[in-house]
Amino acid sequence: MITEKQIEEIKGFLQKSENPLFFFDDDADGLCSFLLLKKYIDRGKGVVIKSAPFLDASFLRKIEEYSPDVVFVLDKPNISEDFISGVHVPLVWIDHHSPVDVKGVKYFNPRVRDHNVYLPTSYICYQVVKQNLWIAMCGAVGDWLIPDFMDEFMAAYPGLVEKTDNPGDILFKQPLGELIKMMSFILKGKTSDVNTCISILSKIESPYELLNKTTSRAKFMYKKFDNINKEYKGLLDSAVKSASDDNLLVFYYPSKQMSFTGDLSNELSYLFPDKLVIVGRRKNDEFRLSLRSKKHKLPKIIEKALEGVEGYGGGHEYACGGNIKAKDIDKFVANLRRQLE
Ligand SMILES: [Mn+2]
Repeated sequence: MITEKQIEEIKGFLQKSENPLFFFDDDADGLCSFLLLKKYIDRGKGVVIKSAPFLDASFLRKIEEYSPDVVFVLDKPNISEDFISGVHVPLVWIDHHSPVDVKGVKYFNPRVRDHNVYLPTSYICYQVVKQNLWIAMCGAVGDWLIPDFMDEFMAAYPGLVEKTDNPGDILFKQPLGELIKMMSFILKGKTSDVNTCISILSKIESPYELLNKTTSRAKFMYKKFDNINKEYKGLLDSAVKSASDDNLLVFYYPSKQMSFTGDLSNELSYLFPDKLVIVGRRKNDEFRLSLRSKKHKLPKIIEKALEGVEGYGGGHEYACGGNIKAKDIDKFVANLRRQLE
């Protein structure tokens, strides 16, 4: 947990800031964390960190561009040392991945005190701002948590979710799931569209405005989302069709398409809970992989499957990523399969 004192400390940085800059991860949790903080003070700039696990020195040009008086980093597992040493204003980092020991930042991570606690970054940000519950709900469920404010959300926003203890039910079957998907998918578009959508979202007051498309700005966002979602659905359909009675579901797609690797593996794993799901996007001579299993602890079997294979992989118990050279991909999959028998 984050302590009351830490919450006050984060709040202090927000309130004192005149021109804050927010870097955030390119998924629903990252975006919702930013929206919660930005709406609370109604100022500041947001920069989405796309497809980079690290916030590195290349992002210092954003600091030059905006000259912020405080920098917030939200939902990123790592920040490079040269980024930290290049920032000369307070650097506030709020995250919930594996804690790191790092100097020169104000670090807030509930897992420092309790390594096993699971509280997405948007949950922590909601503890600070205590407003815009619907955004906190989107971020938490987007990161696969049914938060303890679920009942409060259901009472305040009827018709969007039904009671369940499986976040997948909300994500893939209930109305709020569409909104969460939208928050993640709009970040995949062209940079100019991404920025327009983020600025629309920071003005929208209610989830119903978006879901019911009651305004032209909501219609604009929906159109952007629909285009990206069509591409996603095409891939999901092919992946579902490729499923057999094999206890492995392997699906590859080319890099000329947008990156949906994590989204696809999540939904496929929900649809086929008994299967180990591997989704790979081929880029030149390698595959970027996302692996999911509800039955097998992945890091151990991945480590074993990497023997004699050029590549790397790892992550959480039931959700991992990897990068494997194309020449070895069949061997890697065969090595995984052998361990399931
Ligand atoms: Mn997160």
